[in-house]
Amino acid sequence: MSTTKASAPLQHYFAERALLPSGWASNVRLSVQQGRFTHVQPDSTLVESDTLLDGPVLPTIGNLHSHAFQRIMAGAAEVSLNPNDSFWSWRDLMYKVVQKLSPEDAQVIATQLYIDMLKAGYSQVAEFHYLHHAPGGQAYSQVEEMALQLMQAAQNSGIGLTLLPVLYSYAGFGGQTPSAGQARFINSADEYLALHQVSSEALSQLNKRDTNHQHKHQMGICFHSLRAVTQPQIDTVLSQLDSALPIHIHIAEQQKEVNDCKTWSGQRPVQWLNDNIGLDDRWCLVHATHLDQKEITAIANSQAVVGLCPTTEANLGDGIFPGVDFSAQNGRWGIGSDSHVSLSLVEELRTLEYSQRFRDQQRNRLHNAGQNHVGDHLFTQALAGGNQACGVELGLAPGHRADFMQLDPEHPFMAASAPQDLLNRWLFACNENLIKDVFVCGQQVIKDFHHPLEESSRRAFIQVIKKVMYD
Ligand code: NGQ
Ligand code: ZN
Repeated sequence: MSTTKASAPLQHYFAERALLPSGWASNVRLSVQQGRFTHVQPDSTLVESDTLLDGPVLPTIGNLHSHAFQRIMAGAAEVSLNPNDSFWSWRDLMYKVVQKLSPEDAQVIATQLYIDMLKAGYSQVAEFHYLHHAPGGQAYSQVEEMALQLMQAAQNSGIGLTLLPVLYSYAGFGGQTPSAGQARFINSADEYLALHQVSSEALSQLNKRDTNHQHKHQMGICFHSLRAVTQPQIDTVLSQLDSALPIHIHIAEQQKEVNDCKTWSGQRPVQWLNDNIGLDDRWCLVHATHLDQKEITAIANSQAVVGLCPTTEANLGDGIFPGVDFSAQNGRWGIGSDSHVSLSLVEELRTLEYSQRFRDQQRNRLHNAGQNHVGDHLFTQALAGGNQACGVELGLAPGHRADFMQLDPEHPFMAASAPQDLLNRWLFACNENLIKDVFVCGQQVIKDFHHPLEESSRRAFIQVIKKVMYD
């Protein structure tokens, strides 16, 4: 409505140093109205009424892969139970935790998680949501019950949600019968489409209630993996749903999946997906750890985003992503915190770069011709990939959502470094949290390292950890 727009207050922030799409700039005046940047003006003069930001100002990032409920078991699976502990034995433990979660528990866990994400500089989260049903597999009376809990958690915290209801029907390639441990995840394609519809309506309501920004929350399409769906299901779902939505899938995370796919189809997973469904810039291929050269080229050419989750991939023993070869072909990637063993963008980006150094026995692996500062390259790639996979536009530019963060101006490396060194200093030399203030749609959600709901959220989360994990 034009009347509200005209009356919405215009706010101005003055950043002494800010990372714009064109690079670092000085004395940047950021004007915000109705949740968006209206002007981003470098080399400005401070006006008395401006809010001064004397620490480095950066865009916040879209976290492209989350299973919120898994936060409750982070760090509780680091116990050797047999000499062959693997991704698959971790998954058995995860399935046990899944059986114990109520909808209320799910909201408490996700609220605390999303607050911690905001503190870590993520202002949008793509929630890869497959925990749909009651224990035993019975649908809730409202089939979107669990999705509603995630929406409420997003609203409690202030983060933007990209909700990805997941189609999960089978236990393995070729439509294998699901196990008892998977009962809460299972839908047919028709049930999935119905769930997607009602979830989408609820999300629209949430957006309408947000007086500050009407498009904060987004929908997407999601297939759990090629293990969990069949080709006719993928075709049906993609033909029925909005063709502009992002599409996410787990793929080629473990060597076993590659081997099973070859046994089933004669092809590797990414090769199969590209040949039989087709990849383009709507797709987010989560993990894509095990790729041959042809698959690397196919993904890069398709402009699909690879959803890298470096700390989870390290934790689960997945393998090392071929980042150097993929980057050389201008492949797109972003960051997800996945199982949430870490809620630190710093640790994700550092782990990614260091994984390449360990493998290659060389330094400075991820950069490109236009950007030889590794930290700047990592951060800008993660921003662009997160945007594409989450269906948002974050970044300090007119028309974009007014999401940004200020790093601690008092930290010696932030106070003293030349702009071109700021990201390298932060990403490679700081373990303390430097994210002091965070704004989402122009509203401050983290102020001086704190979120207004963090005390009550923390108390509720403690109770849920005790109940679910230790009762
Ligand atoms: C998930 N997580 O769905 O939560 C998976 C494990 C599977 C990761 N891949 C289960 N990190 O892939 O079957
Ligand atoms: Zn995942």
